[in-house]
Amino acid sequence: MLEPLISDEVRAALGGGRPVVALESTIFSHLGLPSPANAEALERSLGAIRREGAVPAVTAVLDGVARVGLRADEHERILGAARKVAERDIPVAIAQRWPFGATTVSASLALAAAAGVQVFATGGIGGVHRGAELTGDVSADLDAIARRPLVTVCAGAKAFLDLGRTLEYLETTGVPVLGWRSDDFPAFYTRSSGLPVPHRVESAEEVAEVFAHRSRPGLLLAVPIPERDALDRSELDAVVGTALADCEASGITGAAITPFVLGRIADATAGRSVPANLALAEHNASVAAAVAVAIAER
Ligand code: PSU
Ligand code: MN
Repeated sequence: MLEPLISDEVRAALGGGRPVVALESTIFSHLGLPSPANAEALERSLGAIRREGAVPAVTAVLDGVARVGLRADEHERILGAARKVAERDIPVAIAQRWPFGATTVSASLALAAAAGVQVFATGGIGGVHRGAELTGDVSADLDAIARRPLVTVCAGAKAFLDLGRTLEYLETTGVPVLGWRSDDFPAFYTRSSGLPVPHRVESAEEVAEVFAHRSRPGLLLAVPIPERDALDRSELDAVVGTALADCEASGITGAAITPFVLGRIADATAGRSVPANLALAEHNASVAAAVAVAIAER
């Protein structure tokens, strides 16, 4: 069974009932962000969690070992060449001793849950893809968010998904979806998808209280990107439309779609999507840490 290696610092924090925030490693690898922005994203996310008084726990598979929490000198390894590891890939990455398996949301939640971490921060979750009624492409992230006993903090789902269907899936699987000081489900680079969230919350204490009273494992906290970092929605809609059409025309499918579309968005926004991504990752990490502190204090 899955028994991740937990770092000494994370183990001590969990043992002492102190707040811990898990992080995925895909966004910090070259699959998620170009260098050197990925290093900056990692540093700012780690810093934000520590500033709020929590301990960061980066998840990854390194040299065939599933990990929760890395030593400071190991962090640079997750900036390098990676193979994407969703939850179902973890046992393969272990058995085949992959040098670096970068965890997605589903893999991070599986590892964090095995370690006993209760809060997880990411940028954008995977979800129901556009055209899923034909392709069946629904990210394993959604199942993991529903099934793992953690608060997942995100800035919405990836910009090019079918957000309406993603919210429907979360409703069906009984996941409370909370908007952080917002009535709208955010759309990653933009503060609103135009779709409402079922519930709005104003504080970390409120999130902790909802978490304490839930009847099913998962909870999703949707945090809009800070106002000053947000991109223009109509510009993004246009880029995403052409990028997805190009994917279809050139046979890019499945896990390869995300890196391709993110590259296109970066080109089309003259690189402005990258600082936006950094800002939302740091902000989510900070909100997640505040929630972890509130849960630990209850
Ligand atoms: N959102 C982004 N960039 C990413 C991801 C999400 O803006 O790279 C990653 C996350 O790690 C997420 C994964 O868990 O993509 C989902 O991939 P898929 O759709 O193949 O399940
Ligand atoms: Mn998929």
